[in-house]
Amino acid sequence: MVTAVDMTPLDTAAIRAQFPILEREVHGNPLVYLDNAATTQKPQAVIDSLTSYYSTMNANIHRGLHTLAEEATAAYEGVRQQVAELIGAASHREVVFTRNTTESLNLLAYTLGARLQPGDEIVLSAAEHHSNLVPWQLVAQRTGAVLRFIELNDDQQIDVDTARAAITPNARIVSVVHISNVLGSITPIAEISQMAREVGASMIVDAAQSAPHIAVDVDDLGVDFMAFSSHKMLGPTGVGVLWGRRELLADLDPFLGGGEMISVVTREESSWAALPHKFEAGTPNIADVIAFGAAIQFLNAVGMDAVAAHDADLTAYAVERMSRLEGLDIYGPADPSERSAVVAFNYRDIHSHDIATILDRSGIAVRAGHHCAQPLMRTLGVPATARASFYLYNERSEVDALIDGLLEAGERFGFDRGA
Ligand code: C6P
Repeated sequence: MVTAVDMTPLDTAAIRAQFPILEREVHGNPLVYLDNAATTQKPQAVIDSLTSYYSTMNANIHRGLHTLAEEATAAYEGVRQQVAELIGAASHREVVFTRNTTESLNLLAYTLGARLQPGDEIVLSAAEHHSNLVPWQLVAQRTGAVLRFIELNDDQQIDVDTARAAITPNARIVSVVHISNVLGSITPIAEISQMAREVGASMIVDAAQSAPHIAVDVDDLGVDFMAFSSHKMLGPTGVGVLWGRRELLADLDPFLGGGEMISVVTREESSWAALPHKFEAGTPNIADVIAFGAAIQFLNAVGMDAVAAHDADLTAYAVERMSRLEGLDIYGPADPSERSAVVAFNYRDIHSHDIATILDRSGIAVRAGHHCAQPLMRTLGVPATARASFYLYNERSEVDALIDGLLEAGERFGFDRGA
């Protein structure tokens, strides 16, 4: 019996009606989109925003004095303010637009990393996505800094004790994932930030999977820098956010040089524009940033707490149903209330690529592979997993379709459906 209580306050039918892609069929079946940790679908409002921008406003920003340029600049800068409010930033000047989470983290690795000395420690975790690992490996190779890792506890979570064991007085940077894209586990960021502060290290959080799913407030988390992507929260691809405390961002050297990020340029040298423009060299992704604003408006209208409650309900339901399938292993915390909207799993000894391919024949989209977290796969002792991930438009009936699809996959590999 399913015990997860349906306390979802969301009218998913009304929400789904705003996502045109959810009407399509795949291989003759209704699309069941359970790959939201990779990227989310876009509501009509976001699609309309893109069309409207190019139809009515297109111009380069910050440069022109004509009406279109002024309108485009105001729309673009308005989204910066929306982002600042979404994450509780003290000022819109603390919000830098990048291409994605990966670029935001590389910006930090390049600028903060340049200050490291041999023997300084960069503390990451065993659950990092490659985008919060590879940039720091490059920094370590360049500077002689040392990587240290917060290990998972027995419940496959990063906890306060495993963090304390990894953060020594030599730590200069602590950069940790908030919600793992494989385990769904939620890292105790506020406690880890406190540890980083005690040893004088900069604290960075990779919020790629948390900003879309739970309310994140940079002050509550106590972090110095945060990175996330628009495309995982209903917005377009090609837009990322780097948030940083104003005085810390002001103290960093630029990442890329060129137009927009300068104040005065002579043949010999340049001085930098004020924040955040110092970090936005060249023409930015204007249309997509503006459409990201429509995505934030959509999420605000639903309410991040309602999104989080819906995700939690669906995840608990999925974990409950999946854990009753014989031969199915779920990774991540045992208690579903301790995970976000991600369920990575292996079923029988069927390769996750086969699972994903068979599910796709029924119109069900899941991801399979190492999820850009190869060291974590090694820690878990598996080459790959399948992964279902949910968002505000998903429904319990889609979890039921997943279960049916898995049983069918089992049958194809010779397992008894009733087993
Ligand atoms: N994870 C997934 O399917 P970008 O690609 O730069 O927007 O986001 C990178 C990233 C960083 N951190 C975490 C925790 C992430 O999950 C991701 C993206 C996708 O799991 C694509 S690999």
